[in-house]
Amino acid sequence: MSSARTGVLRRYADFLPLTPDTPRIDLGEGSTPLVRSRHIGPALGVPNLYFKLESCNPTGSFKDRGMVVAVAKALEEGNRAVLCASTGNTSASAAAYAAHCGLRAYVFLPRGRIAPGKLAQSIVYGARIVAIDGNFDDCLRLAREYCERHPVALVNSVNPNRIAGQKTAAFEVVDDLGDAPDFLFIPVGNAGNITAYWAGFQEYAERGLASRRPRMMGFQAAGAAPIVLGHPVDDPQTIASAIRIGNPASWRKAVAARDESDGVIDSVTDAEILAAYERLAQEEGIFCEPASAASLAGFLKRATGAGGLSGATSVCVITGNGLKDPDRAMAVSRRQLDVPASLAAIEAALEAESDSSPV
Ligand code: AN7
Repeated sequence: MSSARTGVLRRYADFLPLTPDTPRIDLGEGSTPLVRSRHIGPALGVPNLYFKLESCNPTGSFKDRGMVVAVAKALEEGNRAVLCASTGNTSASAAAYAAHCGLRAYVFLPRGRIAPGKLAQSIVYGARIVAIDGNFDDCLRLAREYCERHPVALVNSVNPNRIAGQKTAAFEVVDDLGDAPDFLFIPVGNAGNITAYWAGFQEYAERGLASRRPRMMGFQAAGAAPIVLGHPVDDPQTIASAIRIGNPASWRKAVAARDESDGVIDSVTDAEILAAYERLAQEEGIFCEPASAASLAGFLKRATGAGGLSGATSVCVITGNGLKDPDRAMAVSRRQLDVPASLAAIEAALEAESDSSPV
């Protein structure tokens, strides 16, 4: 194996739907860190808790793994443009890979519901932004209809090339741990990622590259939990805007992943998501966006309940970078000492708070 770091298309070529004509594009996606918990897991008596930092991908989310395949195949098939509906991360990724390849990108976004960092990405990568007066589910329906009438490749996760690329994250988890974990905790929105991880774990097991499969533990936000409720949610609500989705495209496949793996799809409240978001940053040094914290919130819910996770190996997927949602970050309560530019004033202010003093 070459020591040079390669993107997903080269690293996992044997597992992807590539032909000799598929352009081997590469923005440095994949090969993301698997970091062992130093505080949260041990504090709960779980020594083997890991975080898969998909936030380290080129556009700051897991979407890049599937997008590199979808855009490469769109190019191979002669398309000049790609289109997606998005809560923000898919659009950022589509815009970046389209720019990399000289394709046009059209992104259908729910107006006013995209975290500012994600919108900034689509703007700067040069996508044609269509801000729709509706929610994500409206955007996806309209994107599908638009692509039926116009020569544009749809690069949402209903495109099987997206799932094919995204499953490589499961391969990496097994490659790094030496086998599949016992539990895989993952946020669920449109349900493409849980579908892809399950496909990846199954494929590795079938090829003899893993001796077992994990239990898939998916978590929706309580105000946007159609799979948990068993029916679509017309007006989904959650601070985790990435997973504010009321009618997931891969619903059936997510349920299959849950049932085939003896897993669960459960919900976590916004309060649980925000508590996990702050703990991950303050106890592990990992800054994720709120939707990503649903995986840790789910882990905490199970680990503190009658879950029995202590002897198991668990992986929480950290799907997106915290910098994407600066508004949420700035809403975290903090102590800030406002002082004049004087060392004496700084010392006096810090010493007035015993726990802030460095000595
Ligand atoms: C950070 O970008 O649906 O269950 O349009 O951005 O595969 O949808 C994003 C989803 C989790 C949920 N974490 O994954 C979009 C979009 C983050 C996300 C999810 C998303 P899926």
